[in-house]
Amino acid sequence: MIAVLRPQRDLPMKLPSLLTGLALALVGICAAADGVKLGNITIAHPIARATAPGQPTGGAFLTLENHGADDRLLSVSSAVSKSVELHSMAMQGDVMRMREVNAIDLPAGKTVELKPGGLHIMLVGLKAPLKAGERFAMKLRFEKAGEVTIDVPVEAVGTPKR
Ligand SMILES: [Cu+2]
Repeated sequence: MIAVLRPQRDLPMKLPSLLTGLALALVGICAAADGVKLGNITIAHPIARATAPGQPTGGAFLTLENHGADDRLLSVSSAVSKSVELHSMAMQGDVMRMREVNAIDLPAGKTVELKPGGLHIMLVGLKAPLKAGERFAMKLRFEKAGEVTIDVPVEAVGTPKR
């Protein structure tokens, strides 16, 4: 969730705008806890892994709940990398292999988890290392639900799940 701060025009409006700011902050907290809603799709727990200097790619993960009819995640974009790909991961013999997929199916009423070792978002051609504690914007485009920009926190590799 990205909060847009508008410049103050009226000085006497200070207290109400302070309250508005507080309310927006609370909305932000709720959005972080319950996920971002876009039509029938809820986007929860976005996270990206911190990367080492020079590492060309980074992984991003999130949970997609579909409360409506079948939909698909068509593409993702972000300013942090030259391109963003949707990947699947599967064992081929003894080797774990990633493969680019055209879209991620979101069946009606189902939750699809993008996670390490499974479906994931690959940030290809990182412009700078992703540092733990930082956040960046990522835009998701769905076939039916449309587009939404979400805020993705970066966590150190090996950070235990909460
Ligand atoms: Cu990948």
